[in-house]
Amino acid sequence: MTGVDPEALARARGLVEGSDRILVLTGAGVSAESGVPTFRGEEGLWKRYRPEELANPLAFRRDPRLVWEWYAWRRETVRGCDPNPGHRALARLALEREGVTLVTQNVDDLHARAAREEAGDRAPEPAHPLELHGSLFRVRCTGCFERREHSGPIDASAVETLPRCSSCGSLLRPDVVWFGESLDPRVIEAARHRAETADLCLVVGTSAVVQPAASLPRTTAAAGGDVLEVNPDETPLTSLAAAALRGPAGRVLPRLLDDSSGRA
Ligand code: BJW
Ligand code: ZN
Repeated sequence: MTGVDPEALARARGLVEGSDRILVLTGAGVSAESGVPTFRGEEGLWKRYRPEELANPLAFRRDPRLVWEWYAWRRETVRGCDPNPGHRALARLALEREGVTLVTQNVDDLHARAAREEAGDRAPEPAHPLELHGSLFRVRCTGCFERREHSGPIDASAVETLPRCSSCGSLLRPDVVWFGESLDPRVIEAARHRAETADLCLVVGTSAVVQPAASLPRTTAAAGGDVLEVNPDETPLTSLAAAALRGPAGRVLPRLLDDSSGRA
């Protein structure tokens, strides 16, 4: 049992079935049941810190070792986690229906891992989600800005042991978007375009307080589409939503999507 209101569930299924173009926007809550802590709230990753204190460029300039230590710990945490039934239900939706775009604020790789697991040997390869805030498993150079995949161990015991660029020798940093930094314009423009043209924006597990991600569902609503929220708690988007399913994503999404994702 999810405790989801049956009327809301029926309404929500109708929205999914009746939509040709669906934008799915996810946040930390979709990975909570995998064991990845969220940012805000009771069990939040940043309960002892304010998000702005570590996830900002000034913090990295002041103390790159501390910031890297935090990211190294988060990488290890995510490596020990697996996609949950919520990630997998979304992956099946994207594989089985055209017109579904997955946009995530998460920097873990659980959506991509779920997509690979659900796709198996099926061709073509599943589309990579649009990652608004970057990835824990990429780095970028603070000198020459070169980006690359990086999932090996990080030694954050001293500033001298932090990873450095093989081209110019400058410090590498996590390829994530910190407060006050701009999102990759190609990624946010692609997401905005999908938001404008979507019939439905399915918003899962985000407190919807961080901009510009939090505006995407508003863009869909302003263009005449519907918003559907999956979250145990209310958010600033709730008043905009045509339906809100109150419960954990890992339980709610399979019930919502597995009966209505069969349309070719
Ligand atoms: C469950 C669940 C379960 C639990 N199932 N659900 C306009 C107005 C005001 C301010 C701004 C503005 N435009 C820009 C800003 C400034 C700033 C901002 O938004 N500040 C606000 C906080 C006020 N934005 C920026 O700086 C952005 N840059 C930008 O816009 O550049 C141009 C610009 C700069 C300066 C001024 C103006 C323009 C960049 C934002 C980057 C955010 N980066 C982070 C860190 C990424 C790297 C990392 O991970 O370390 O991204 S912050 C953090 O928050 C992370 C997340 O992706 C993001 C969102 O958090 P999310 O996913 O919503 O998680 P939570 O924890 O908040 O919520 C979890 C939810 O799940 C809750 O609702 C639970 O109920 C729910 N839940 N269990 C389903 N089982
Ligand atoms: Zn470099």
